[in-house]
Amino acid sequence: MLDANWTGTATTPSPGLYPHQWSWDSAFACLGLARCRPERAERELAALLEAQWAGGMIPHTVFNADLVRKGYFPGPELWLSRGRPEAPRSVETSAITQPPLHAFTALRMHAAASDGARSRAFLCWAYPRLVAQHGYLARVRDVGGEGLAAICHPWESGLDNGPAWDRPLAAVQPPPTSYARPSVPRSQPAGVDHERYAWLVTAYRDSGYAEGHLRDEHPFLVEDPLFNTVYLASTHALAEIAALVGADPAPHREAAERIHAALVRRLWDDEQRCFYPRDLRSGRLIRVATIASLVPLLDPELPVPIGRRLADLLLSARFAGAAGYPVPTCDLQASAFDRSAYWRGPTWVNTNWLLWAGARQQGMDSIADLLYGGTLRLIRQSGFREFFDPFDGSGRGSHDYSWTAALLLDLMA
Ligand code: 2M8
Repeated sequence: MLDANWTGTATTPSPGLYPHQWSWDSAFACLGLARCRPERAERELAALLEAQWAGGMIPHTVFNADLVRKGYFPGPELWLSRGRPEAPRSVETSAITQPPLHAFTALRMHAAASDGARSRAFLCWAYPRLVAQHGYLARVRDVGGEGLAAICHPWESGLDNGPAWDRPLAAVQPPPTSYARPSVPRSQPAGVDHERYAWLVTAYRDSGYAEGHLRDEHPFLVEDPLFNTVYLASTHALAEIAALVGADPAPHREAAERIHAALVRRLWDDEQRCFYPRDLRSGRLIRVATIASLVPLLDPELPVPIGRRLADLLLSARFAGAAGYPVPTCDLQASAFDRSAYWRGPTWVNTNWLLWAGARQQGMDSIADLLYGGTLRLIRQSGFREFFDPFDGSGRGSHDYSWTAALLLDLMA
């Protein structure tokens, strides 16, 4: 199936619904391809890094020129990257990013490589590009000033219509005639949310994708625990890659220390015993527990008492404890929970994988086993679906979904 989804440069997330290359989907695909198709994994990561913008930003979508007329929204006509001086010349891309899992993935690809010399040469090529990606996040996205990277669009979180974005998105008020609603039939959020998504892009685009616009005017700016934990894990990986390619790991170790400290200081709510996103426009935490609240398990320096509280929350009736097929992407007891609505409740394999890797990181073996067994059971029962009903495990969304298959390969390696 992964071979069938290969375009020659990337693994499409799903051939019909998502025909282009996506940033974090490619990272997950590479984790699965690392052992069985190592050269292809390098080609895939390279294709993404070749689409990097001059300032270091890795776009969340790289469009396949042969397929742009197939009607995927948001396509290149929304972003208008072509001809922009900071955008790549060879391909059209989006102008926002996604969770920066790439350095973490590159290190794991190297660890799995049987051809050490080739793999090291790839790391030498990728390293300055990954450094530039992290430099962009530190320079442009640390609007809060304490080390975390802010996202400027729900699409950057990877959890598009997650309930944590409801409140900051409601504060975004597009002018009445700002955008004609696309008529693409999808299982994803439609209507008013889509208008706000599109308006956020056009407002940023009309500023010339200006860094100052993001800092001073852009209406959606949030520090998210999932995005920042992935950023932290990749910063640790960057230090290890630096040592492997003969560069200085010290600046990356310092950066990791700063991200870790800010993650705990700014996003951990000790009273509610939960990580929450911080809305930089209101200055407040967004107190909806979602799967992103649990991803900081991946922080190797997580204080032990916080790790225990996250484990309690994960196993409680709010998440794994009351779902036959864990882990639901939203607190089962939250009013926003919806068992079939995309990122508002269903179980996804990539978030299960992040929690599995986090549980292993914390030495929580029984939780890692639970996540491993539960994920295999889902796929055995319902196949390589995009997402799953957390109560009966039935498949939802598209079929032949790449990261579901790729992460199964990694889990079973
Ligand atoms: C979904 O996001 C795209 C926009 O980027 C969409 O809704 O069309 C999300 O599930 C995202 O996490 C994922 O990377 C992308 C492709 O699988 O689809």
